[in-house]
This record gives sequence, structure tokens and C-alpha cells, in this order.
Amino acid sequence: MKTRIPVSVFALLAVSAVFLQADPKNSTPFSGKPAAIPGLIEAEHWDKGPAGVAYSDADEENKGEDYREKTSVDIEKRSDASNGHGIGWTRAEEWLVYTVEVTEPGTYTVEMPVASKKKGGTFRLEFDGKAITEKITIPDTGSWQKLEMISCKTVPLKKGVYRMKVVMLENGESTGIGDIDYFKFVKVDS
Ligand SMILES: [Ca+2]
Ligand SMILES: [Ca+2]
Repeated sequence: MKTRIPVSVFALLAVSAVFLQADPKNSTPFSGKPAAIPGLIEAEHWDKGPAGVAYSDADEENKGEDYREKTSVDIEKRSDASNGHGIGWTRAEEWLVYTVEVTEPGTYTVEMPVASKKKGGTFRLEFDGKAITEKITIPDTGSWQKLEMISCKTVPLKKGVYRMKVVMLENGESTGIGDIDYFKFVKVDS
């Protein structure tokens, strides 16, 4: 009897460990707590977690800066950006996840500084797999070095914690989507 109990406990622990590792939602907020909405979310602060869970990137290499842990996501260092960094070299079918918390329900405008030489591509924002914005197009800002503010309205958002996914949709004339500095959620009504 005495030996059976530990064996079953170990078996239970082993099964739990497998479940935890296999959890497809196992990414964690960059700062340790969900990014607040209303508020500003740096594009370079997507969740911590492995490829396929916290992000998906078209190629292995980080073409930009080693700003955070080793990653395939392409981080651009730029003096004109909030927090000195943004994301760049974005391509169709890539995505990034941000754990967010809506603290005030309502409809929001998302303000996003973006840059693209030639017309950029399209992307959209999702909460738990549902689109919260229309398809957003990054315009030709004249240069990769020139950020321009674009904005987009959301659907009404309810209070709660969500997995916000930025989904890159179609490449533009630039052959990519475009550079993004941050996502600032400003409430427009309730
Ligand atoms: Ca990459
Ligand atoms: Ca930024």
C-alpha cells in the first residue's frame, strides 16, 4: 500500500505536466500582467512564449535588433519610435499575441504609427479569435524612416482579459505589410 500512493501521485504530476506544456494558450504577458485597455501597447511587447503560441514569423532569423529574448520576430530599433523600437519586416500570415485587459467597456479608436516605402499590406486585430477591427491597410509613408499615424475603430469591447492577435493578412506593393510602433487604444464611447 505504501508504495502505491507515491506512484499514483507521480503519474498524476506527469500527466499534469504534459497538459501544461500542451496548452495552446500558454503565452504570458510581456510585463507580467495584461496590457491595459485603454492604454498604449508597444508592438515590440508581444507575449512571452514559444513560436506557434506567442507569435508566428515567416523566417527563423530576427532581421533587426536583439531587444528581448532570442526570437524570429523582426524587431526594429528606431529613434523616432515610442520605446525606441517597433516591429518591421512583417509578412503575410505572420502573427503576434498580446494578453490584454479591457478595464473600461466601450468602442475604441486604435492609433498606430506605421511606416512603409511604397504601399504596405493589410492586417487586423482579433480578440480570442474574433476580429475587432476591419482590415487595416498601411499606406505609403514615403520612407521606411517616416512614421505616420493611422487609426481604426474597434467593435464594442467588453470588460475582461483577452488574447489580442495581430494578424498579418496580405503583402502590399512594398512586398510586406509595414513597420508598426504601437497600438494605442483610446475610448470613443461606452
Ligand atoms: Ca524573422
Ligand atoms: Ca514601439
